[in-house]
Amino acid sequence: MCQDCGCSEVGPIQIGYEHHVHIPEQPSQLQTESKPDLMEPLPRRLEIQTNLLSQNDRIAAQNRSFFDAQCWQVINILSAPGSGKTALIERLVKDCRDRWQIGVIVGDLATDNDAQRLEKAGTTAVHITTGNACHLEAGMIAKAVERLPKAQWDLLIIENVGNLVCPAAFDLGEHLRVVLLSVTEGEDKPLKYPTMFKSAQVVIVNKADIADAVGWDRESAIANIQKIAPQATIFEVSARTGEGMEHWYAYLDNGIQQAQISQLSQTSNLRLEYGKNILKR
Ligand SMILES: Nc1nc2c(ncn2[C@@H]2O[C@H](COP(=O)(O)OP(=O)(O)OP(=O)(O)O)[C@@H](O)[C@H]2O)c(=O)[nH]1
Ligand SMILES: [Zn+2]
Ligand SMILES: [Zn+2]
Repeated sequence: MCQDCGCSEVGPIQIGYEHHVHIPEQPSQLQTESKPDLMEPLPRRLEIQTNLLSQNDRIAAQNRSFFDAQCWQVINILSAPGSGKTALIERLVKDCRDRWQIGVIVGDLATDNDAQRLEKAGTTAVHITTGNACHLEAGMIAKAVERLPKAQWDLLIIENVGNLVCPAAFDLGEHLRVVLLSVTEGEDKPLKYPTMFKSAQVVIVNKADIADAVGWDRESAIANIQKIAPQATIFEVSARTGEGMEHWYAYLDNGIQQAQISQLSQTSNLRLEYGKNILKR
């Protein structure tokens, strides 16, 4: 059983293809396991886990360099199941498809329902079925990018697996980490899942249209987000009605433009360096 999230896969699995190492926590569980490599002493297992995480980070860094070189702005959207990740992306695609070239990579334990919904909304969606794995890893993204049609994407959106625990630990090479919290989940979620919220540059509060109906205590929720994630920019939206979305688009637009400007200036610096070298000869 996964110590982080309770998903059921057990055993060391190659990172970048399936899942991180899932190690039984209790000695009694260890004895019921038939795999001999799980009987190793704890420090050895910790070492393996650390190595695999650093392997993920290496692939994530490669992904980021590749995205930078392509001039793509890449965002990783994380949240609990059902808080509205797909709905938010659908709305964004419908509203912004004339403005930006948008590609989506979507991870789910099973079914390609989300990818189908996103294709219907008018975007290209590459689906990753993770099986029992509770999060996406950098290697999965590298492989999914190979399946994306060749295009100049302005914005590449990754919809992570619905889970407030494991996905926080895995850098995918994104530029922006967006955590979604819906008003039906409770105001205390940032306090209960601090690691996830601490890793966010943006927190989006979704389902604003039903906030009053479910008795959402806005003030206390915003205070909790600010306490745990003071670095995060907060947006309050409804993916269903579109309320508040224009502020989120303006923020994204800024990021997309910055990425393109910085890439352009790097290219012109390279040209300048090249020109200087020619002059020296
Ligand atoms: N009222 C309301 N419902 C919403 C909103 N956004 C999403 N929903 C509903 O919430 C449910 C879950 O939305 P999804 O977009 O599938 O959520 P998700 O986070 O992608 O779910 P997983 O991929 O399973 O983790 C659906 O019934 C949506 O219609 C919103 O802004 N307002
Ligand atoms: Zn897990
Ligand atoms: Zn979804």
